[in-house]
Amino acid sequence: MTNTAIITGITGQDGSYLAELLLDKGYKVHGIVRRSSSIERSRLSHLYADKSIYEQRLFLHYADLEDTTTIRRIITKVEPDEFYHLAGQSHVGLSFEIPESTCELTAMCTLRILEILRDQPNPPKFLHASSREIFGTPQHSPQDENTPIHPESPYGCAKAFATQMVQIYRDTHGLFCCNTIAYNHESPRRGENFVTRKITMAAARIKLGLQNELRLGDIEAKRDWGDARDFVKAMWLTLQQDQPGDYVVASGESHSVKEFLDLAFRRVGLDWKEHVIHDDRYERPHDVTHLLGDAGKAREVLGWQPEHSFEDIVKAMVDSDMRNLQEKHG
Ligand code: G4F
Repeated sequence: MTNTAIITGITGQDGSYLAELLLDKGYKVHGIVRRSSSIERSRLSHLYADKSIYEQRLFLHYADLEDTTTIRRIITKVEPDEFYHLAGQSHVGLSFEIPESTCELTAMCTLRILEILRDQPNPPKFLHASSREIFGTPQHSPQDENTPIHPESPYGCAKAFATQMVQIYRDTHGLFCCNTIAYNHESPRRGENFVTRKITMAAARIKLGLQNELRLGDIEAKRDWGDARDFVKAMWLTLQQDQPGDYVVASGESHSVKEFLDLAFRRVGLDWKEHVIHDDRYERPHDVTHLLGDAGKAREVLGWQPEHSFEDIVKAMVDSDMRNLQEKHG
């Protein structure tokens, strides 16, 4: 029997990799996309151009996340077995500038989808892409599923609301709904306003003479960086279990922005110290400085194993940006 899944945020980094994974596994995949999303130029363009896939096994539906009547209609029509909710405003720094729309999209829209699912005769298994930002500044390291929730950014607060609503709908309404509490995860498809992609793009552009400097905020900050392709596998595995649950997904290694800079610039034969300029505009009103996740439960229960190392990720991102820029600029 063919499984059917709905993905919100299918045009994003994680959504596009998850769509590929599910299509490989023989699923029919329905993506919900914003009216303003450019499908043509998106990370899905290779799938969109493949006539054996697009509108055969991959279907796109227009609906803004706030448009509950349309989302309800899509769910009722598609009758999915699995629902992956990845959409939302995902930039932590930006959430200090636009807290209201961040909470609307990330918190309230998750609640509205849960309400729709609760009304379905056969509700699908539901996965919410939560974030380690719900922990704020951790009191202990590494953090796991039992770490107290104490967000320190509007984004973290919105994610904490959504994460706890998922738990409430699981415990009180019996829905099979789960949280992936994800640490940072990167890839060549990462958005250009996140620090990793900003760095790899800049390293490639400086190497090719298209840019001279790179302006950054706090480069001492440390993150637990994994690979997005590994992370979407964990999401899928979470919904293949007999019991719903929440899982921290992390690489278990912590590296500073400086270390990322060092590897990325060395990959193209440059010294980052000659090009990076500190810029206060990229400092945040509050930033968590040191992150480390413990994915022990995901490893044990889901059998999840990350396949890409920190070094692999940096190299893949730099090489991809170099290739793309060389093709574009000759
Ligand atoms: O790449 P970032 O913007 O990622 P951040 O804030 O850690 O959030 C990402 O991971 C979270 C999970 O841990 C997700 F919930 C969230 O959706 C997102 O995917 O920043 C990483 C670090 C920060 O400490 C930031 O202050 O890099 C520092 N940084 C220094 N200069 C910068 C810059 N970040 C950005 N985006 N741009 C800079 O110029």
